Amino acid sequence: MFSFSDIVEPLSRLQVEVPSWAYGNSGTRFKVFPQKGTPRTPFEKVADAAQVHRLTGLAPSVAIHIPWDAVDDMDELSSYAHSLGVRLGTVNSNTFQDEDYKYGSLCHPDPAVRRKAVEHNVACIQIMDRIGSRDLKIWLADGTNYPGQDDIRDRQERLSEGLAQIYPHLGEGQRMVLEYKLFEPAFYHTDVPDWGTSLLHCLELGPKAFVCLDTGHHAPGTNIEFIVAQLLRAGRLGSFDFNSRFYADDDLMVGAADPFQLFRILREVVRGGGYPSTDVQLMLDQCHNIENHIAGQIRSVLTVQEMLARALLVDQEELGQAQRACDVMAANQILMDAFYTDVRADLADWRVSQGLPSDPVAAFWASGYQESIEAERVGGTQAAWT
Ligand code: PSV
Ligand code: MN
Repeated sequence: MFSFSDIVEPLSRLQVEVPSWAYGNSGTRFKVFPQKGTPRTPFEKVADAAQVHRLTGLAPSVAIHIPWDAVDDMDELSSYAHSLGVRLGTVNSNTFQDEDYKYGSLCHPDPAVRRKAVEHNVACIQIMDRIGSRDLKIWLADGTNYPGQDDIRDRQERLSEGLAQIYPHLGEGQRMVLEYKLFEPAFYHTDVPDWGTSLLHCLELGPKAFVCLDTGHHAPGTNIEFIVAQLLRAGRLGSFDFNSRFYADDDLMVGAADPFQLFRILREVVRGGGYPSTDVQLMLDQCHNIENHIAGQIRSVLTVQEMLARALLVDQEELGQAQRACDVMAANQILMDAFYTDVRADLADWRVSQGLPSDPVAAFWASGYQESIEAERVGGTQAAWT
C-alpha cells in the first residue's frame, strides 16, 4: 500500500463540480422546507458555490441548469463567477418542466414537441459557446407510465433522431453527456434507463458523446464499479453525478449511505485511467432538503476527496500480483487495508499546507457567511428545484 505522501500529487489535482441547484431549496413531493438565506438569483447561487471552493480548494466549477440559471447576459454571470475564483461548468438542459413535455421531449410522439426539445438543447450549446463550457448534460424524464401507452421502439428511433440533430452543434472540444436513470418520473418504462442504452446512443452519435453515471440511478444492489470499469474500457465514461441513496434517487450527500461503495467506484476510476485525467467530470448532483445547502456541499466534496485518497492508496502492482496468484485473501486484504486507512488527519494537514482551513465545515460556520446571506437575502423568490 502507498503512504499518504506518495499520493499527495495526484490527490491535489482533484476538482469536483458543484451543481447550482444544490443551493436552492428542495424537498419531496410532500414538502419543501425553505432555508433562510437561500439564493434568489443565479448570481447568488454562484456566490454560495464559490464559498465551497474558497474553503476546500476542491470545487472550481459550478454546473448550471437552463432555464433555471438563464440570465439576460450569460457573460455577466460567467465574469461574476470568475471574479469569485470559480467558473461555470456543465450546462444541463431541461426538457422536463414545460407543459409540452407531459408525454416526453425528444421521444414525444409529436414532432413539434421533439423539435422544441432539440432547439432547447441547441440553445444550451450556444450558451456553452459563450461561457466556455465543455459539456452539455442531457437528462430526459421521458418514458411511459403504462404498458401500451406508446411504442417503446418508436421512441428509441425518435430519441436517436433527436440526439443526432443536437450533436452536430457541438463545437471543437465540446461534448454531450447522456445521463441514464432507471425510473422516475416515468414508472413503467424510461427511454434512457441504463448505461447500455446511453452507450448505444453515444456510439451511434460519435466521439463527442459520453455516458453520465449518476450514482443514484440504479436498482438496489447494482455493482456500479463494474459499470465504471466497462465504460472506461469503451472510452465513454464522460461524467459522474455523485450523490447517495438508501432507496431510490434520494440525492443525499455522497458517501452518506455507503462510503465503501464510493471508495470502490473511485478505485475503479483510478484503475481505468479516469483519474487524474479530467476527461471524466466528477460532479455532485444533490439536494439538501433538511441540511444547510452550503455546508452539505462542503461535506460532500470533502467526502469525495477522502474516498479518492483511500482509493489512491491501493498499490495496483501489489494488488495485481495477488490477483494473478489467485490469492483471494491477500487481494481482498490489500483493498480493505486501503479502505480502512483513516486519512482525515493527513487531509487536514494538506489543507493547512495549501492555506485552507483544516476543517472547512467548521470554518464555514465560523465565517459569518451564513448570517450575512440570511440578513441580506430578504424578499424575492428563493430558488427551488421546481
Ligand atoms: C433527476 O433525476 C435529476 O436528478 C437528474 O439526475 C439530473 O442530473 C438532475 O435531475 C438535474 O437535471
Ligand atoms: Mn443526475
